[in-house]
Amino acid sequence: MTADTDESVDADVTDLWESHGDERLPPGQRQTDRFPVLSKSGTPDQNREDWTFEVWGAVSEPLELDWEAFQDLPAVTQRQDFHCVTGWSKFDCAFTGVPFGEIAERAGVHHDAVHVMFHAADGYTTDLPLAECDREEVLFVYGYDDDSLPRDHGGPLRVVTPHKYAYKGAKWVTGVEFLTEPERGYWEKRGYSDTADPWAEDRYS
Ligand SMILES: Nc1nc2c(c(=O)[nH]1)N[C@H]1C(S)=C(S)[C@@H](COP(=O)(O)O)O[C@H]1N2
Ligand SMILES: [Mo]
Repeated sequence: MTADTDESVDADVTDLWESHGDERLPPGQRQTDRFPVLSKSGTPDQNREDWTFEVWGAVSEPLELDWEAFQDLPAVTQRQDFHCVTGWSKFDCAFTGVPFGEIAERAGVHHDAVHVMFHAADGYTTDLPLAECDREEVLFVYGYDDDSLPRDHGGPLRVVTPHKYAYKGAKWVTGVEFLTEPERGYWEKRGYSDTADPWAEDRYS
């Protein structure tokens, strides 16, 4: 069984462009069959034995999960598209992971939380409004095409945000911080768009 077969995919969200733009391929993008790797500073050393995932900030139950506890969370496999701000899009990626909402629900996000900062092992950060995270297609991913997520692509765990350019999806994610005021992440502080909508071509701010 491969994740490309319909039987093993729980949801096909490759049609989400219909509520964002006119075409599946966002303007100014070209389709690629490759899956290029883009990292600000190489692949950090992480192993599953001492891996932890933390949730903090405007929550009533801060979380600290080890690898095993994370695997016990409900997971889904989705078919998604992936849009890089540098101009390439990869269609039909089969990602397996835990929906953002499962984490938010367990942490008990406070009513005054409006924004989210994702933190990663290489020092990368990226931010989104809470409403842009609390969507079915925002996943904490550990599986890709029926295999574990390759380390270059963010394994053990990364975020995917198919409704946004891919810099909104932190590879090697180690934690999520819920905020009561917006803050900017690594690329957002360096001139990339905070909204990052591929169909509006929000590339730069
Ligand atoms: N931790 C971390 N996450 C990251 C990055 C990074 O440098 N560090 N780069 C971002 C950028 S700019 C892109 S386009 C995607 C690339 O994901 P890929 O290498 O799997 O194609 O990861 C995003 N997430
Ligand atoms: Mo990127």
